[in-house]
Amino acid sequence: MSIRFSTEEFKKLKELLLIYEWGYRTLLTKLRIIHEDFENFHDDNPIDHIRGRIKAPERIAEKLHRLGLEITANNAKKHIMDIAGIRIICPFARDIYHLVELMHSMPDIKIQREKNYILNPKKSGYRSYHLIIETPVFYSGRTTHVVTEVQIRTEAMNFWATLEHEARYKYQSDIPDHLCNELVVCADKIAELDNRMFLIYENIMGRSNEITAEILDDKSSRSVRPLRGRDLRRSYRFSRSQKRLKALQSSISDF
Ligand code: 0O2
Repeated sequence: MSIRFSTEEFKKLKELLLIYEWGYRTLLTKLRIIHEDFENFHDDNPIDHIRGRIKAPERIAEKLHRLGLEITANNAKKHIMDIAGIRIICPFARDIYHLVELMHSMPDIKIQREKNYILNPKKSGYRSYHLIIETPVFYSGRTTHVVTEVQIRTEAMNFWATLEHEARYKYQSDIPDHLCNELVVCADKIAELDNRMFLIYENIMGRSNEITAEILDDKSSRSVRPLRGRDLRRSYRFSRSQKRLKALQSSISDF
């Protein structure tokens, strides 16, 4: 099987990619608004940065080949969920759950599927939170729902995933055992580090004085669990920011 799209399929793919581009740009804008809101009107920002990309045709062809599928635009649409991809990098693991909660309450978009590879890391050691999101796009007088994969992870998880991705690429997914083992060890250490750094941060912010006890306790390496409801609201302080937001809202209505 040739790992390329035929000329005819490539033409179809290019049209498909344009529609994915519209959908993913719409979602990216919505997420960037959330980021800017936190940046300007809240004390804590759960987003460090956001990146997005449309998968290159060669990578789509490779993935279809890997899945043992014929290299057609239709198969790409049907079987590849990350043609459009957005990656959100958060300071701490707990921010990831805050964002997931926010995304669940976003109007217009639909969360089709989600996978928590933080609570359930992959065998490789990979940690990240994946959401498959449908975003409506209106064109030619009709609405189409474009699928985008959103990956949310911490800076430390991203550091690991980038290196492991490089190893995967170099060894064509057949990473030597000793490197695989070392990557798994590092992934666990990174999870522990994320957790410890979060405890230090909470301590600096005066929200916790459990640091000595927790940090010295080996159990501090446990995975950070999702925050829900009251705990979530308590972990983000909005008082000062709400005042700023109200001031902005009244200046907008004056305008
Ligand atoms: P690229 O170059 O990053 O685009 P599924 O198996 O489909 O039910 P999953 O895991 O969401 O669920 O899908 P998939 O296709 O296995 O992985 C989607 C993307 O997640 C990958 O895209 C990677 O970006 C990332 N990913 C998943 N598993 C791993 C892993 O073990 N290590 C690293 N570094 N990244 C991972 P691509 O197409 O592989 O690559």
